[in-house]
Amino acid sequence: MESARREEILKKLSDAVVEYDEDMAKQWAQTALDEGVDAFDAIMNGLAAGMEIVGDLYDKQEYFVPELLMCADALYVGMNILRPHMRKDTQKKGQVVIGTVQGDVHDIGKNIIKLMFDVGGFTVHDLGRDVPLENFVQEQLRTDSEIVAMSAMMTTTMMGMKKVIELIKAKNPNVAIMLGGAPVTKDVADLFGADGYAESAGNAVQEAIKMISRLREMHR
Ligand code: B12
Repeated sequence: MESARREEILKKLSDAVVEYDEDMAKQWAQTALDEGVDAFDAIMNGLAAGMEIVGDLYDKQEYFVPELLMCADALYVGMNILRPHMRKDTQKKGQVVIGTVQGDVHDIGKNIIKLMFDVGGFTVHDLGRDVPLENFVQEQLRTDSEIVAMSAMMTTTMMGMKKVIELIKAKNPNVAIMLGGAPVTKDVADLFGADGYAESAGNAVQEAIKMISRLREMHR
């Protein structure tokens, strides 16, 4: 595909999120598919890029919570159209429990990471958002998942992750725990005792696979 056209389609997807225009998101997600733009490219560099601009508008107090919610709706409309068209790895890699921690309702990033695990060949147990900390522990035990992935978007809610890590590691040190979300850095993840961290969706699954093999090495 011609790169100028790709850029144009990505820009329209981004604009649709910024302008919280669901019809536009729907139309341009379909155009992306019809014209052969890679679905993940369209999600990350179109829709999610738009959400970044929305974040700046919020910082500048041009947008407030109601706008953010409508932008998120537009993003989800586009994402739901694109999602089924992502190439899926059929080789089964393992199971992951995922959720956004207690007190935190931001779930866009979490849902993109979920999508990456899903197309990456993992069975995903999604607890949703604002998840009571104890539920991560219970769901891991119930499903015997090798990975628990947590998202937090606020410096306050981020602290809950440390608690979950302690609870899980006390019961089962073999579980690999991965953290992410805007306020979370590699240093925070290390400090909290997590096994893995990824800044964005691009390398999350690769990092998860590395994390599992590191843990297996350690316990051998
Ligand atoms: C959209 C949004 C909302 C929406 C959320 C809608 C939804 N369904 O998610 C709504 C309107 C609900 C909202 C509410 C609030 N929000 Co808000 N919100 C945002 C905003 C603008 C964008 C977040 C987003 O979706 N980004 C796009 C996605 C794709 O990026 P991402 O989430 O970072 O995810 C990527 C990576 O972080 C990573 N990742 C994420 N999770 C995980 C997990 C794992 C395991 C891994 C490996 C990777 C990973 O991969 C993702 C994909 O690449 C941010 C601003 C910002 N710059 O982040 C503020 C922001 C997060 N919100 C903020 C605040 C303060 C609030 C409110 C308190 C506002 C209020 N006064 O009511 C409430 C809190 C509600 C609550 N209790 O949770 C602050 C947090 C400040 C802080 N550091 O603590 C921010 C940073 C804005 C700001 N600059 O002040 N918000």
